[in-house]
Amino acid sequence: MKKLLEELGISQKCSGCYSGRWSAITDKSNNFLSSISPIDASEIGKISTSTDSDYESVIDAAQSTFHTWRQFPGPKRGEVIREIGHELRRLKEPLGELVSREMGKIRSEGLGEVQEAIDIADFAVGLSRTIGGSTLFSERVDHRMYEQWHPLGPIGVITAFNFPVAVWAWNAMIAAVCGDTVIWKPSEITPLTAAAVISICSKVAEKHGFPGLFTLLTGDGADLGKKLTADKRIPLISATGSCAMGRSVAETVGKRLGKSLLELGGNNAAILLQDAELEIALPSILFGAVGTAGQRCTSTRRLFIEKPIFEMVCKRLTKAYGDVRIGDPLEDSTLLGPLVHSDAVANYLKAIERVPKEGGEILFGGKLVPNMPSTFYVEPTLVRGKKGMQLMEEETFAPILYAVSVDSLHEAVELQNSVPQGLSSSLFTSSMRSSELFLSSRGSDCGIANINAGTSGAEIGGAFGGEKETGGGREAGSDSWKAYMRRQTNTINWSTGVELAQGVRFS
Ligand code: UN1
Repeated sequence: MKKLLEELGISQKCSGCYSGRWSAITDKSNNFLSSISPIDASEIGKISTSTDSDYESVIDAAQSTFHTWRQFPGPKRGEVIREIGHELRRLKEPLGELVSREMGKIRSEGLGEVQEAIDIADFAVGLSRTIGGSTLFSERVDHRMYEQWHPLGPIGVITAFNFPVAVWAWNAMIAAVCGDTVIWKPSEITPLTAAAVISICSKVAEKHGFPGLFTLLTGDGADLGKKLTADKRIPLISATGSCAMGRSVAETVGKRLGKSLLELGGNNAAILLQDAELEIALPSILFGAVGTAGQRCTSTRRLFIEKPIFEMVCKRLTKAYGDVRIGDPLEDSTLLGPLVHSDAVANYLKAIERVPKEGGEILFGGKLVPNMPSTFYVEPTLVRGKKGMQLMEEETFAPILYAVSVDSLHEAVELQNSVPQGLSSSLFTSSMRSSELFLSSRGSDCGIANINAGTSGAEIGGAFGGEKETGGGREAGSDSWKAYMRRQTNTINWSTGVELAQGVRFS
């Protein structure tokens, strides 16, 4: 562990505050966050929590670097991000391993997550030469009207434990090419990964003379999060987490009329029609439901299956669930690692307990896995669900899938859309008509809607986010960059007189 962290530029007892330089750790100072690996419940490192003066030095650094960074030409900002992408490529293996050790996802997903950060860096480099505004017709003679985009300032990014590298990178790489500086409050469950990422990225930024481009604050989620969201010096807060957390962020930021970008809970459904190719559908559903131990906001939680194939599909899924290898996430054959901590296990068990009470039936799983190095390993669970079950309205961050028999695509879409969240959705079919209906305005009400591809595992090139209680924000690709900038409409009068719009006379 020591060697791994050193390779990533941090130590086992490190500072959780970076403000252009790491805060000193003194023995009597500071409280520490302890990073516990869910693999075996051992402490893999300690990180100091940011003090009030750390907080102020981070804000100062982010503000003063903003003044120079925004003046640095966009394509040159892109060059800095390109170098960061190279560093992430070089350190992909150890960083991916740290992700697995700190939050428990399997090695290939840990590496995939770092790849997602590399991809968004590449995307941001492209943006650094392509962001532009439109020129519009003016109704006045010899007037030119156009719009341009300016950076916002230091922005706050609050991230969850489940994607401790990628989600920050989606925000930070894009915000940085836009000309903003980025203050990060990571989950207190994955602080080492955050420190490692900041150490990698800030070395590059510092080398170019922008020490406060990426800063880090760690501490108790509720207190530090509240302080950051209430801070008027931060024009935008981008937050990823539960709907409850998002509501509190939106309220606090709204009160000061700041901007928020929210990426909150999902309760994603897949619909399986009888004309689907099961060789495509079943592995996709399995990855969606069991991948990352069901701890993605895009995980598949509900499965609506057309009645004639319901029993057969449940049987095949039960068999597949039985074949999922549970164990050390760093072993190549493992598909399911541990849940992140004991609270996550408790939530899983609470949901399982409610299944029979709400009329569901457990077809596979539902128990802790005994004799593992920690008590955080749970069985992937398949439930025969019942329409109207309250459990199916809620997001339990665990590998539990509710399968429900439906009479038609129409009924399935209605059930899919009936929950408060609206992040991701999938339809498995070979019918062009069914797929077009699903993608039409009468179809899925989610931010992401896929055909013959699972609910999770989106590419960074698309805008990522969802509707309703998922928060409405869009991050990563497409034109998500607009959230990190302010729009300015400009009118230039190059005529020799004064002409008012709407034909108004005033002389
Ligand atoms: C999340 O769970 O917060 O689409 C993000 C996916 C990943 C990102 C998930 N690319 O599943």
